[in-house]
Amino acid sequence: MTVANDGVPADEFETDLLRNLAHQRGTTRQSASAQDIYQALALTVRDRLVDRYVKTAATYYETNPRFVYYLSAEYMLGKQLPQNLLYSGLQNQARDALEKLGLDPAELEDLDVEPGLGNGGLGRLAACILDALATEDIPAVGYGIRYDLGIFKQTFEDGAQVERPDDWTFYGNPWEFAAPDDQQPVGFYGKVEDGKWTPDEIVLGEPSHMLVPGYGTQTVNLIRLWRARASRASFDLSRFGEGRYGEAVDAIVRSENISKVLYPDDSTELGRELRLKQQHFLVTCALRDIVRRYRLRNTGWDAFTEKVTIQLNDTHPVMAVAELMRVLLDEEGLDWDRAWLIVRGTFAYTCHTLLPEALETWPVALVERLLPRHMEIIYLINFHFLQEVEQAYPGDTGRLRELSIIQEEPERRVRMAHLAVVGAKAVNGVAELHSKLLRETTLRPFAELWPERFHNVTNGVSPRRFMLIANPRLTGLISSRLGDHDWLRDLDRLSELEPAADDSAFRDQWREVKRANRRDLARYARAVTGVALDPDAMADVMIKRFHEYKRQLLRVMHVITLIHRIRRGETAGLVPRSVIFGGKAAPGYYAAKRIMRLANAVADVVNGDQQLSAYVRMAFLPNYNVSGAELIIPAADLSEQISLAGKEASGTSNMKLALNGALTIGTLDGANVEIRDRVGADNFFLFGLDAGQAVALKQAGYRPRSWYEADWELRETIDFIATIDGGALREVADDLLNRDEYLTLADYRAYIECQDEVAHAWEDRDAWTRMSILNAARSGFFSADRTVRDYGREIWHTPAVPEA
Ligand code: GL4
Repeated sequence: MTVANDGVPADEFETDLLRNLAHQRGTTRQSASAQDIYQALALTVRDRLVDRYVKTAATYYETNPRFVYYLSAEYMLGKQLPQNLLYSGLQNQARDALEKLGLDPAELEDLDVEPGLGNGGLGRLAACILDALATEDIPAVGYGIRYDLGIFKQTFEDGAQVERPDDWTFYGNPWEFAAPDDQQPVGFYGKVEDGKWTPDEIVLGEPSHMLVPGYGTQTVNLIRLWRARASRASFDLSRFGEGRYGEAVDAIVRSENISKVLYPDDSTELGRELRLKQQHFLVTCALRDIVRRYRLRNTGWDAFTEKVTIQLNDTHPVMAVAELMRVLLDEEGLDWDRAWLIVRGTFAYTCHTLLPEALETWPVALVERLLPRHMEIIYLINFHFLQEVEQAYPGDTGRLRELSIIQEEPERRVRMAHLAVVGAKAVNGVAELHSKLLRETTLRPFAELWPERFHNVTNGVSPRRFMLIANPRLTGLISSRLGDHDWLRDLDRLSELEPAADDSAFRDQWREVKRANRRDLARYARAVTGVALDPDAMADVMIKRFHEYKRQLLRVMHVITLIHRIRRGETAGLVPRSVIFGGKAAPGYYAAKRIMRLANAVADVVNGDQQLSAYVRMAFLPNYNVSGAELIIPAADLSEQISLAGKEASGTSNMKLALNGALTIGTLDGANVEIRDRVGADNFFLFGLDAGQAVALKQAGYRPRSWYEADWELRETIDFIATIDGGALREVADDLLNRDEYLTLADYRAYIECQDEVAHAWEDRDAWTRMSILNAARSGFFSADRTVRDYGREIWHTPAVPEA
């Protein structure tokens, strides 16, 4: 595919590549390693983007625009090389130059490491939003932590997840620019006297930045990631002299541990002190940088809220509310009211969950010890806030207790979500249903107090990453139909595909693309798992973090049901399926890891049995990440979005899969609701309880065992779980029968019947393809560009600043 290119002739690119090989890697074509060539290639591409960045920065400097600062503890950026090649328009030149030098571009791409600085959907969303901000020409900087070790690498041993460290910069990272001369001091511990904080420990935050180019525009924004460094004096020379080598580096290790590793938890909170340190570290560094940037073009504080808007990605960076107050009060000498007005006019908060266990709280005692001045400020914020509450609801102590930033029982804790809502001008959920449930349940008292503060901004995904890069075949086909590829910046134009759903020649081409993508996936699955998938079988895909509420277990239970049916010879109406799983579990999440073991055990059963594998084969692809998503999603026919309704805030794989022509089987949860509204009920397989029914069933006293007793096929399925592998996974069955927190048994029958419908629909391949095309054609809404425009209109009020 050719995209607007920089008009760099291939030989010039080649010259630059060789020059970088010499000047940057200090080697020659003859003695260069593959790593040398890769790095030189990356630098040559980067150079071109820097040229653009310089122009963007000049435009921003000149126009002094309003900026969005996105604060997130997680970013899942995906591989940079393919994206930067595409966005810079250098793909062809690079390929030609490499071929002339006798090098294989694919081999070099393998050396490009994906920075896995996030866990799952929340981190990937942050990356999609940065991509869209640049594409929409909105002045923005993303701030985050440059973890030495990203999300762990997952393998399986005897079906159980094994985690290995992800030292992603082991060979260096050619995409980033470190700025060790721009270190920021970050304080911890110590004491407060007369409102003045003297920290006990100072750690340095060292920034490095990577370039975030927009697609089809000249804009290049930045992401700035901070790593912790010990001060120069930290090495204890005298201890070293005494031969106490470990102790000599103690202080260094303690400081640098702050950015050592990403916490591998998603939708649960560990509450570890080091994590709070990470959060404070991030917000302190980010705010210093934001203020520095503001001062480049502005003086005083009057224009601050006009020039700066800060989006808090979930509660992880919410300490920024207290930190900005501290800076304004203690360092800048502003009075409380003025400082608070500025803070309240600066922040906006996105909530990404409904699960109570994901709403962060920190023990007051810990915050007092680690950040004594921040704790004082939080108390003061709460004091003023509760006065406001008292005015709104005189004498209502229940309200005060419910709304307070401080939770009293069973232990005094700071509720970070409350601090966020109180300190922000806007609060949003990430899908219509989620925003509604936030208003009605999780944050209800706040929505009653300040209804105008609450918004919805439905998530979106980058069509560049998940169509153009991931699925060049489908992108090519769509572009040939739409006449150009501008739709990649204007995804609503996918609707122009609708008539093509009725064009049988187009349907054939569409089917061919899917088949070719399934073939690629089968090759990969074979290489990493040994499982031979049939490229003609339906690719039935469930890719997401392992979490009980997402109900991978329900997916496995359907496979077990199929096993029994096949063994009984009830094969009428069955269609061959490749059941594909991808996803990691938090290392300490025992229940999720058990379900993983079950999935792997069931995979062994079906793959090892000829009779069964004629209908079902199962591949659990290890180490699911952005690159894995790019391979799996284009091949998918069926998208499993089967969480218990009312639990998944939004989901984003649901969007990526629909855009790539997968049909969804799903509950009315998260963004599934909006996907179904848009693609049409006829093109979506709906099943199960809705959020209201789920709550009602629980309130009525849910007894999973009665569902087990009432359905013999369910009984057979659960008994199978209890006895597989000599009863090693009996706990899974016991938990289902005795607890079943996520109502798996209650949704089982509806799910099985819906899967039967799916199989039936698959048999009419032409009708299926029609539905597949309509899914893609009607999913343009789920572009992150639209998400960013919604934020811009409702919350940020940031005009675009295209390059002059
Ligand atoms: C999540 C939600 O679980 C997920 O539904 C949502 O799509 C994502 C982005 O908004 O945020 N929240 C947490 S925590 N992790 C997520 O992936």
